[in-house]
Amino acid sequence: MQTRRRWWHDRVGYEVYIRSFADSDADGVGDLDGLHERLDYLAWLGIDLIWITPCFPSPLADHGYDVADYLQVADELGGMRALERVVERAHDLGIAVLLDLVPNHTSSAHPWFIASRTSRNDPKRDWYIWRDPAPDGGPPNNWLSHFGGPAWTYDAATEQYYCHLFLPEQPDLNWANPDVAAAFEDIIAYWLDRGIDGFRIDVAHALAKHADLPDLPPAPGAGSGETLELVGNFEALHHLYDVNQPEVLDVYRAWRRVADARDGLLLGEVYLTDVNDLAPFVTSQDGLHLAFWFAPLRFDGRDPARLRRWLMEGTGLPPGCLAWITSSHDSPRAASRLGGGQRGRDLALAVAVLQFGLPGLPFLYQGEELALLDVDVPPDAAEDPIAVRAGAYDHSRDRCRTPMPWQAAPGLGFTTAPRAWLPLGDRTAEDTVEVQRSDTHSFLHRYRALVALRHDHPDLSSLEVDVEWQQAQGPVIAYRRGSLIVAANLGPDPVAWDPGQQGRVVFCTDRRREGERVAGPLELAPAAALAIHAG
Ligand code: TEU
Repeated sequence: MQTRRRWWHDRVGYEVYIRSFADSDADGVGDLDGLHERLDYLAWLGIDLIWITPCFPSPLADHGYDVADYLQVADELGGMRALERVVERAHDLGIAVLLDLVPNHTSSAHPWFIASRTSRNDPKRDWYIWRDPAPDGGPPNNWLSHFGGPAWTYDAATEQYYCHLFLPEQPDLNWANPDVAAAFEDIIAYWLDRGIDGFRIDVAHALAKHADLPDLPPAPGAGSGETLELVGNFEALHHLYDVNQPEVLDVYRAWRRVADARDGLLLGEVYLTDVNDLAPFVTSQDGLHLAFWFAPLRFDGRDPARLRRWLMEGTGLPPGCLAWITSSHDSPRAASRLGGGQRGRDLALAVAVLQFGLPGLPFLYQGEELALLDVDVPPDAAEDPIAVRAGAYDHSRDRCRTPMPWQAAPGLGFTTAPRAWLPLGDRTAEDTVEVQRSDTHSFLHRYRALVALRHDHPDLSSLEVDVEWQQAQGPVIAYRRGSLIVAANLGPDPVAWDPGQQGRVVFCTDRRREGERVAGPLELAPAAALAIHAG
């Protein structure tokens, strides 16, 4: 099945974690005017699509993923005018702007929920998921919150529990209620009509719940290491009824009509790592346009065959329906996950090279282009509810969310405030944009060259050019994409690798190799990746 070519298919995306990108007003928190000032940098990097993490008014129980008003912009981030300035400047630079839409839950401070909890008869009551206590007075079922503890909170005023797959301050909307669906269709139209180019959709697989809210059985793979590690026992349950219900696709069918009429992009955070679960969200021509593919985030640098399998699974879907990431504001930074140190950084770039050559929309997470490592955030500076509430410091997302290092200066060029909202960490001068930009051998220049490779070779973003996977040669993952051959050695030792084709190196993680003629086997250093133009 062929996907129709759309404006986003040849773009390169970048996740802006707004609170940590650039602070323009010295309050220690990144904001939209700060982003505005740095858009030229993103254009220089070759980025032509950004996803801005939630910028709506919010009590910040989950740093913006608890939205109190979907039609306004938080004052703390600069308000509506600041967003308009960002969009205008971004468009001048050829950069599309996606907002982060959070439809699974609202903030408990949203007027809908405030009304809903006032009485069982309130017109907004059924906008959320309310149930009577179990016979013993406990929660109505055994569902758990992603952030630890039960997915239910008792509301004494009306003597019922409400459901929340995240914090109690993030009550889940009842997507079986057509009024909820209608409200979101209006929200989507509102922003698209104001020049926003589309949405990243938060927990896009979770909106619909099984009507009977049955108990969840234990997960078949629990304890096998095959599931994504999360807080507490969440992954010990088999999530048959709380996420990935078929009705969720009806939601996107309706949104798709609203979005397509305005040429808007719907990109789902579909956190399902079995490709067969993911497929229905993006293959039906009337579902989401794109979904992030999270399986490769399980690669820890040790078993290249696993990464190869996940990349192949993703490319088994119709071309152009996936977005590729190696990290985000929810996961360890790629360089840390892949072992840290020089090798972790090199591997992160090598994996990015493999992903940038595949059909779909490649994304960088802010700071990835600098090969940043995670920052150790001490418990007394913790912000993430996973750390603060659940005490799960090992899983804290704070360490991948610390401020962007722009300059070797106090505040890292991120802020002039004496203190940033999260620690700056032990960033070195070599970690900063300023230093890396002036050094053509830096990671920043390699990532920029990688983005340029993608833009300069239309075969890589084409929907017609297939991926031809090469037989695995030891730890080398390689494929051909039209006129290009892309390869990476993910092992710890140098490997002799045969591209099976003559050509010229047009990109290499070791920039000194660019331009090299290839005629027969060549040696790939550990964590080296390259692209060869055949001919
Ligand atoms: O994340 C959703 C989500 O599923 C993650 O919590 C994921 O399970 C976890 O990170 C895996 O390690 C989204 C947002 O990206 C996240 O920042 C929010 O906290 C969450 O939704 C709630 O809105």
